[in-house]
Amino acid sequence: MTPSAGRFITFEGGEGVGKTTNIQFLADWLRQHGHEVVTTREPGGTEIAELIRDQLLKAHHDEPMDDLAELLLMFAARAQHLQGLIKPALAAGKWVLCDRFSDSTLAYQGYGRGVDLSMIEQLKRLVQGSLEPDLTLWLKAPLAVGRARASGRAEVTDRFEAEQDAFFQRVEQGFEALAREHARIVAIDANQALPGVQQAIVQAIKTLEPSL
Ligand code: Z5A
Repeated sequence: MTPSAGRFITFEGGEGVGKTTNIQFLADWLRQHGHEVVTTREPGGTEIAELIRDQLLKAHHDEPMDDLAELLLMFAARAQHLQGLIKPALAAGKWVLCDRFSDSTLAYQGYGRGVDLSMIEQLKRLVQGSLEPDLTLWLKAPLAVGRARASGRAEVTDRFEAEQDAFFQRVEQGFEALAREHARIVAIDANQALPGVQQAIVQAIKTLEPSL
């Protein structure tokens, strides 16, 4: 039997806005509607990509991480993730729900760090070719709201979380610019109680896939 077409859905947004929570919600919802679903994250998602993630997020190295090295590590992890997990799952007709993807690279390394955007676009083409998400759900909430939600968890602060507010404001401006540029990016108001967020997510999925 030929599998139905897989769908590639990415979740983007700042720290603590609810990406992990809502990926789990959407995965359950899609499974209830008869789809096979794979949930994954970036950087990471495969054994090698997760090893790269550890180095990228590690709070302290004895030398500062160079911005270009950080960028190339993001794309090295992505290349591994695409070949090892995302492309095979899509080819098998599964829905892939991914916590962050290349829009994060443009927002964090491009707008946040100030790396040249056209260079990031070139690397993106090299690693992804023409593959783009079918839909990107950009969960949007004020910085302070995401921070407060994230601080409720008992995890150690990682290298990105240690950045100043000005960095995260530039990242948010990056997501704003990307959303203006790409129709696949749908802004979801994440500054409301979860049922409202999840209703908006289901609405966006039904617009993408009217048969659902
Ligand atoms: N990064 C990069 O620089 N370049 C790249 O190309 C890529 C990534 C791919 C990875 O972090 C870091 O890598 C990231 C960017 C960088 N750094 N930052 N910042 P990550 O994605 O693994 O972690 P994160 O972005 O910091 O996300 P998070 O902290 O895991 O948060 P989240 O997944 O968005 O939120 P959550 O865990 O689902 O929710 C947080 C809490 O809020 C939790 O207790 C929920 O129950 C609660 N919650 C969620 N929604 C609600 C609502 N609506 N109301 C009330 N409470 C809520």
